[in-house]
Amino acid sequence: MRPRLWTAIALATVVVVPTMAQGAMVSGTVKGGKGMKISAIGLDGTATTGTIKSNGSFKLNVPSSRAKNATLHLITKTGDYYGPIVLAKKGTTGYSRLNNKTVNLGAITKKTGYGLVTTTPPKGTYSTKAGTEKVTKAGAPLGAGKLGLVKVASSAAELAAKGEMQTGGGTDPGAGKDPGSGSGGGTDPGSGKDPGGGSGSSGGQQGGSSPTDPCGTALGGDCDRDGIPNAFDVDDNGNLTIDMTDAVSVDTTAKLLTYSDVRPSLALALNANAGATPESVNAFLGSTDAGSPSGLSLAFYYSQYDLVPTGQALTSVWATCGTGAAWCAPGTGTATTSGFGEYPQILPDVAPFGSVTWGTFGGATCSTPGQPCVAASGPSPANGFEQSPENGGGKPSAVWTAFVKPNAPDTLGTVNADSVLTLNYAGQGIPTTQKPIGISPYFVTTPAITNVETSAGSTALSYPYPANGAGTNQSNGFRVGADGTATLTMWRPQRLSLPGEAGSFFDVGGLHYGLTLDSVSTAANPNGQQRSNGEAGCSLTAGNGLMANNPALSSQWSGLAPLQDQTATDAAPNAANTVSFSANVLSCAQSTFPGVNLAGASLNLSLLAIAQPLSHGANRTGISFSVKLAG
Ligand SMILES: [Ca+2]
Ligand SMILES: [Ca+2]
Ligand SMILES: [Ca+2]
Ligand SMILES: [Ca+2]
Repeated sequence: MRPRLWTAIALATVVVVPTMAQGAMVSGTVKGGKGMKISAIGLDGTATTGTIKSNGSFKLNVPSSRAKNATLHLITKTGDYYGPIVLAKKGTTGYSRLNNKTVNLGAITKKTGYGLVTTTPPKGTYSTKAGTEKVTKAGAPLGAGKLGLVKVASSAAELAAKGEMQTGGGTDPGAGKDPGSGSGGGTDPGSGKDPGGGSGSSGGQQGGSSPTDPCGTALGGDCDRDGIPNAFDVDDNGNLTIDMTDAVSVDTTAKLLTYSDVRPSLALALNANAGATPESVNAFLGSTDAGSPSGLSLAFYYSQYDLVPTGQALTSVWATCGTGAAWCAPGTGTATTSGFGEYPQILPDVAPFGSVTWGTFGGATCSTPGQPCVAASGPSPANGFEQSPENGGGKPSAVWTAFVKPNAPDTLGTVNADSVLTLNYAGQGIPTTQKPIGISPYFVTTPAITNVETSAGSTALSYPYPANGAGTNQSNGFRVGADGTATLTMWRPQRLSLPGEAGSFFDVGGLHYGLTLDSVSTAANPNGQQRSNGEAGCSLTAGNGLMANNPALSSQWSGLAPLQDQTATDAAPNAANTVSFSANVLSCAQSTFPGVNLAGASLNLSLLAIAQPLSHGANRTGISFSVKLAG
């Protein structure tokens, strides 16, 4: 993994602190629910969780700070999301939000992907105003069993136009520096989508979301009313683009997305159309070889305001998982955590970018960029995060980060979108609080080049690709003619299929594509390498299936990835589905390395596919390869 420089500036509007008062006792019996967990999740995403007893009964004492408009959710014994509980229904309208009243819900039937209260609870114990959802005649929420990946009638644009995407979660001035470059400059002006502060006068209920508005930036909202809360919904706004590629969602409801970055060399390209199987993907993503650019790495990078909209200071943040996710088991998990760009040394006795076992890591406090962090003064029990100052914005705050390699033997089976991962935090005046989230779908494969066309010839690639095949190294780069142009055709990268989808993998649509020039070796010094200062993006011309970024990205991101997929949604892999672009790699090299004699030089390039950037980074995948310029 490359060292990355992450800079975040994200501010949220301060809203009134929810006051804790006595809560509501919520009880019932889930038939066949023995050993499952049940969570009452407030609009703000905080949860009260209990275990269902052997006779199916449960009892949750839900504090009133979350019992108003909380929804109930079932989690399997091993910690996977099972689905929401529908409290009552009328026609095709479902009611799932509690009303801060003590209630015995009686028998709850476990259906496929949801639960249904058998007898309508007493009037007033559930809300018929806030947060209704769409259900089938049988009572199934539209998103049940699909983690919310379902088209709903209201498009994202319609929701935004009605103001439902904007409920005072705070402004985000943006300013995301490219996480990979270290080259400075380039701020993200931000999209200005969220005016912030709109609901501060609502009594501060649920940290910024109005009690009657089930949407907003909060994890417990359900913007598209498909029954799956934003925390577990992979498509918060119901337009079939997954959150990580959705420009609206990453700025509003999906701020707690995880990031991943998998970028091997050409010979290790991994793609469903190039023969990747669940086994080969697991072998790649689970690799513990520190010297190889393989192995999944997940980045958690959160503003304190994204965790606690009130801005109260936190003293510790850590993660916990279900029993089915051995990679993050406290004490014994396989996951490791390491330093990152500004704070490469997470503890004084750990080398820069060195790693420690996450399950025994109590967290760290990082104060000065480049200096070793120190152990957290309020240690986390396991799977700790690092705290560092949040730059800019004029308001003192902190970011909480964890850069984690799961090293899981079965990554696809245990680090996936229906695994419930719980964020825990505590701070001054904040008791230990849980926010369960799903792990965002991430790239499990890379794009794979199928054809390289230059004026010096055309190369069709077939897979598995030979380890020393054309393009795999700088002594055997793809030949580029005197005009310097190259056209690359490629397959899209994939994510793991979601519940309800056929097959193992799905092509990810809507991505931004780019080509970066990483280093050059001149003919005079073929064994030496001059590296570019940060990531140098080449200008691209869209070919088949690509277009200019829409909406536009910040200059820094658009410099790295100037094109975007015309297909916004995901699809089953098909070898016939490719995208392509052209670049003048000679011009790119001339502008990146002015004054260098490039005749006969070899260029090391990276093909990048990037999801929608947040203020501080984005999910990325890609592959590196070499070309040889005409000499
Ligand atoms: Ca959805
Ligand atoms: Ca939803
Ligand atoms: Ca979501
Ligand atoms: Ca979407």
